[in-house]
Amino acid sequence: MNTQVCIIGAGPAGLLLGHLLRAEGIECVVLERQTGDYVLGRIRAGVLETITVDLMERLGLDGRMKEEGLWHDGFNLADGERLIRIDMADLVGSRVMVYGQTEITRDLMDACEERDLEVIYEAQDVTLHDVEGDAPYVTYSKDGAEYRIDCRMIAGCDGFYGPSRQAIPASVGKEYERVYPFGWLGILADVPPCNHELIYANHERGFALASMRSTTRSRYYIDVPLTEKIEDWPDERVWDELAVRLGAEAAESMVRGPSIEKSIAPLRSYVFAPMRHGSLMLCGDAAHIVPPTGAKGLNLAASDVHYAAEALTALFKHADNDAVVRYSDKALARVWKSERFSWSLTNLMHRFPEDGPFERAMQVAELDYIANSRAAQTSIAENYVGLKV
Ligand code: RFL
Ligand code: PHB
Repeated sequence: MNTQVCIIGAGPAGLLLGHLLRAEGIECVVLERQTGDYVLGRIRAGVLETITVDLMERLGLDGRMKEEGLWHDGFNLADGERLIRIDMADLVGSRVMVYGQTEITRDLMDACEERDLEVIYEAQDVTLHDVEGDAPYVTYSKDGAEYRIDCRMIAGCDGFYGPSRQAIPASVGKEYERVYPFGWLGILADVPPCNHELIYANHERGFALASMRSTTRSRYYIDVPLTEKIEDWPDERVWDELAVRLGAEAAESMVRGPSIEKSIAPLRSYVFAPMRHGSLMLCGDAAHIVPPTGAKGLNLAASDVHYAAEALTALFKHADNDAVVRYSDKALARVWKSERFSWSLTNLMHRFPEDGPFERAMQVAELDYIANSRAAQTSIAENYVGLKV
């Protein structure tokens, strides 16, 4: 098979990029290792920045999101019994959309046939070849047969564990990493949220987050040591812990119910640079990971894809390679700022095992500063709604 862009991975990054390229009349094929149902079964992001909403709007795929999604004007930081509201609408004149990654992925998947975006699911042993030159190719197998896709560019949208980043020689890439000493245990349940906006809580027993997917479906998280096993956390134990960490007011409004999903995700900050090597461009989790505090992961994938689509459009429609050459620097400038924000919010809202009274005093002082400073709140709001692309 011959195409202009071979996209590896049909997560949000790969599907969004595929649709943006097809909208420009650029040929592309998406290769995905899993089945579509498996991809939809991964419960991940819930909060969308303007860039992500705008991309869906530009594609004309925002119908269900605008109907079912929830606009949030603010969110809260809780420290003990104190609740600090960050009023994004008032502070920076913008807001975020609460709409699950599952839903956005479903909207993108559902539009593939009509928009002639080919996605090959259950593609095994996907391997990248000759990425350094102008004629790379990708091989894979499916149902026992071997296939080859010749292309001009490859977009590596295959997440943190995919083969794309590995195709860049270690001698040209640099890794930046911070691994955190805890993970987030998440629980999804068909119960109304305890609050109409998100609450990020820093309690002496640890971090908690009250989030949602709709007015009838809640998503909650607590941080747990990496040694914890999910079997040790029956639903009641999770609800009990949430009730303590989120504070009395939230606990009073919290409705308990059976979990429909429960899992533990490790926290990591990671950047791989450069994000392009020869004919291979990396987008999303393939190039970087942020801890979920701050809700940046999916949104960073969206901004990478925005830059990548711009660059590939210039290349294929105007024979202009400059934007492809500049892609890595442009994407990384935004990536590092989201890395900084996610890292700093993680440090502010979690109790680290190695921390002593001094580090805790710094957290209290910072939260107190935020509570009383419009400038500090504005900075948090500006980052939370998403920096300009
Ligand atoms: P994905 O979603 O991992 O998709 C990559 C796709 O590539 C496929 N793949 C392969 N395909 C072919 N061959 C191979 N060898 C392959 N290897 C892998 C995979 O099957 C998959 O389908 O990466 P992408 O598209 O870059 O999207 C990134 C986002 O998924 C991720 O950043 C977010 O989910 C992070 N995240 C959040 N982001 C936000 O913006 N807001 C949030 O509120 C938020 N909450 C979260 C999160 C991530 C979480 N977890 C579990 C990591 C909450 C959690 C708990
Ligand atoms: C979620 O709803 O899954 C969620 C919300 C905010 C975050 C992380 C995850 O910062």
